[in-house]
Amino acid sequence: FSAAGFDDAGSGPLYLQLQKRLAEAISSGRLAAGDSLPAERDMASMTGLSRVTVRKAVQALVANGQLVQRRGSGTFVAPKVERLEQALSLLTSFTEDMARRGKSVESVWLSRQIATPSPEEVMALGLGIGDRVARLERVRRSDDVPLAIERASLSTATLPDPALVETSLYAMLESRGLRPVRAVQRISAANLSGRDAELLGVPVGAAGLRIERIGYLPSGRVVEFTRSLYRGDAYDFTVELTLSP
Ligand code: 16G
Repeated sequence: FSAAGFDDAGSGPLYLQLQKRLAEAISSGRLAAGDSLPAERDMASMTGLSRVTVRKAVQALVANGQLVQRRGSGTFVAPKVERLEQALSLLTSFTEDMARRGKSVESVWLSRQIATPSPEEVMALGLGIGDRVARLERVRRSDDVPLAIERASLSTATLPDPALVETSLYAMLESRGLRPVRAVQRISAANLSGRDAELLGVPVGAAGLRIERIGYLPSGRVVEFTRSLYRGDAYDFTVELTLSP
């Protein structure tokens, strides 16, 4: 960054001039994915612009997804997201999907708790009066990129203690002979709200996919009711179609 080249006359608002320069530095690779930006006050003294102007430029780049802010640690160039192709016909877990691609899996837990079920959970899981529900809420990440927010609900008969799930829900269910063998999945479009967008590192209102999965045991009992929000810029879902007989 340098003070040179910012002018009050003619070239548009100062914050836009800085925004453009930062955007160029990102697209040319001078600022690479994951690089951290200097603190606002340092950028102000390097450029000779006011902190308000610097903040406005940075906020504009956060809003369009080129920069991400992590509370307490600063502002970074957003990671490059490669689109993943995901077959819709296979009943796999997030952990398995990433392992198959040779990618890492990280989960950030938002909450793990036993709670009173919502009417929606009562219906989906076929719960009775007084039953409680185990809820697992996490951001699923791979190679340091947040890909989805997942909110799984299970009956406490299936999962008496949510802390039993450390990394893979399906691995834990499998070890107890409770892995779903069939699932019904519903996909719909969603614009990501402020909090969800922040968790996924995308601009507010960005396109997402809401995916709801209800997983069943061979007996027909529901094991899992999971609502996820996937980043629209990270996934291509594919399915093979056949002629009906
Ligand atoms: C997938 C499933 C989710 C399941 C999770 C288990 C979709 C839309 N969702 O993300 O329903 O709970 O895998 O993953 O595919 P895990 O075994 O890695 O915890």
